[in-house]
Amino acid sequence: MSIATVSPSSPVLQTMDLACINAIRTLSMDGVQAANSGHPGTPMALAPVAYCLWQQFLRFDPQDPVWPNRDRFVLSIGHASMLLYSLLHLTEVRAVSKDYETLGEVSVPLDAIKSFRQLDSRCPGHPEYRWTSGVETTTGPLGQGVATSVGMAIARQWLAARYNRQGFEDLFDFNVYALCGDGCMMEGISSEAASLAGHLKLSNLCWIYDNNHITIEGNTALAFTEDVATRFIGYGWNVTRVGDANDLEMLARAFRTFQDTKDRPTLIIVDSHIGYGAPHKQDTSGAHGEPLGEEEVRLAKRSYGWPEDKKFFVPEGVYDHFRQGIGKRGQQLRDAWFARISEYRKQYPELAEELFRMQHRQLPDGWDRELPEFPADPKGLATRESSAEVLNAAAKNIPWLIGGSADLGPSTKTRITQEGAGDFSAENYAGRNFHFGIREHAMGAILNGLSLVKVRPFGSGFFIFVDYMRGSMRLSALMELPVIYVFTHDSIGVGEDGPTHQPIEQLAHMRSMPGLIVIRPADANEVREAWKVILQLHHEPAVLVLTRQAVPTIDRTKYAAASGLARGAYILADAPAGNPEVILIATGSEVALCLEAYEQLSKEGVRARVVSMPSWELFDDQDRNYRDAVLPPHVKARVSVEEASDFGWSKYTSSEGHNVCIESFGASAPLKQLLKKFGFTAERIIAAAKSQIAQQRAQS
Ligand SMILES: Cc1ncc(C[n+]2csc(CCOP(=O)(O)OP(=O)(O)O)c2C)c(N)n1
Ligand SMILES: [Mg+2]
Repeated sequence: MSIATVSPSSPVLQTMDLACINAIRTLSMDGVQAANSGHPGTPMALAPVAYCLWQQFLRFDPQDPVWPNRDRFVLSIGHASMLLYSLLHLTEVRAVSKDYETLGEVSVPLDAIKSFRQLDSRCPGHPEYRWTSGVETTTGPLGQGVATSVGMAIARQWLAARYNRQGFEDLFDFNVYALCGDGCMMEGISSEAASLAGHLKLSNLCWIYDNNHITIEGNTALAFTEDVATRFIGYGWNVTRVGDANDLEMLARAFRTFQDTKDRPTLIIVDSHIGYGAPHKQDTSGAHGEPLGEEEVRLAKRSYGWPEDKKFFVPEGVYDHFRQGIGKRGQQLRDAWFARISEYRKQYPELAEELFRMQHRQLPDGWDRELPEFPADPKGLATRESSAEVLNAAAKNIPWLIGGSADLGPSTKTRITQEGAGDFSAENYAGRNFHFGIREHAMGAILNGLSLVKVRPFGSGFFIFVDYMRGSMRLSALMELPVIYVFTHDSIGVGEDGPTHQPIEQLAHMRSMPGLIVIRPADANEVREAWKVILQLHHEPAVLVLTRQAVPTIDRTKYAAASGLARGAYILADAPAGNPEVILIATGSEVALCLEAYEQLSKEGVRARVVSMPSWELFDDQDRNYRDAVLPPHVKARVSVEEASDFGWSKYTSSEGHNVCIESFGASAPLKQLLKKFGFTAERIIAAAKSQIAQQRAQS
């Protein structure tokens, strides 16, 4: 039946399908109108698409929205959030606690819809993971959702390859659906992600493209004339079309085509009319980002055959209809799955235990038993090299630690080398080494998708290219996902590659992001401690910043233990009686330089302290006593040393302190010449320390 053919004057309950669809539409319109802010047009247009998918196909149990084998639904057009909230409300999805326990109450009560976009409402402007149960990922920045869905689809393939066993071939067989629009299609990240998805033949992935020809500025003819279908065919996708978003039959057929397609992802292109039913706003950008207005709402309701004056109206039978559809199907599937997992636990207790721990973000017992200790060595090794050893020692005992690189694995050294680790590919979904290709932005989003399905992902690249993936990293932080980012080639230390490859402002960027833990370890043993901290994080993404060049392995019998890293900063070397007159603070490769300066200063009778400060965030988290013990407030002579912008360092050195830093872009030359040019020498640090002491004396 094409519901478009239903006459405008048809009674509300002409069909239950139509009542449900129009309830989605009108709740969305009323929510936006009450908030006087939001995007009504797309929920109005796509209500039938979402309804068809949820009611007929989605394997999702509203009573248990975190059941591991549920289908995932991603609203990549986050601005159309009211569409999702209406669905969550009408299907009576239950709230889940932070410990993954289902609570009795519904996730989105009608009151939440009435307070759409207001402070503390469960219906914020864009869907937020961890805030509204049933929201699978935070969306809003266009393109992120679809790219994240690729990570979810990959995660399912990996889980299936590892955990589906004889008699349990369907333990993990969930599908991932993402609803996207013109904006998602225009953003480069969708191209990166779709290209990889096609390459990996992710047949459990379905994107639904709302081809409404409208974006904010007007018709897509302004800036978007490419042939999306041909583009996706080129990526190796199955492409199908539904010419009318109101045609439930054709929609169902398209979803069946997706389910029957076993060798590639599917794109369903749906032609829709934004603001469907609103007489003055349909098919215009006026329906995109502002309320329809009271009168237009009334007229749209009239066109649906809806009571014009009723607000937030849910006709009788609608909730029950959803209960009988998605509700019943979802619950049966979910219950059957849990019954099977009890069987599975009997037959494969170890695998079942792995799954339990993974799903609760726990680690296996003894996961850190093989982490290496590194002997003192003045020549040392690059922290990317020591990281490779530590990562591999951890990976041995954490089977679901998986990841890879954006084509820089040989440089970032993040390959899991143990026998059988393998490469993830269309032919081997059990591989633990991923090849994201040169697609940093999509890599970030895919890591988020992997993490949302609860495997433990890492991704690596050159630190400079963090600029290409910040959008996704920001969502890792916002969603509190423990994604691990490994970045090497962390400074002018890269030498000859020159300024395009030498990070300057990237540390400041990363440190300014709420919820992200940045660690720049000084030597091999700090690298071990850094991985220890990172792997135990539950709700924070981490950035591990590593050198390309060798750094000395600090003699821990002479200086303090590397375990101090866990507190973010620690006293590595001190004045004999612990009463320094100057403090040298450094991170990463500059710590060794400070130790050199310290030795010289000590010889000259200057009382210096060296603080290794691998992580601002971890240090800021310590109590006042500890922070004051490391950086005593009365010792005002301070020098920070870091081969990067000094942005933010005055927090620790004060405006009177001295920051040895880089205030320009770098340069292309052998490292030795660069260190001299940019002043990273023990002599300069010594001079700065002395000048700081003199300045403080003059003031006191
Ligand atoms: C990365 C990013 N850039 C810009 C925006 C602002 N924005 C929100 S919606 C939108 C237009 C999206 O058009 P489309 O995807 O076609 O959605 P429709 O208007 O059809 O619902 C824009 C530019 C955004 N949310 N994310
Ligand atoms: Mg559009």
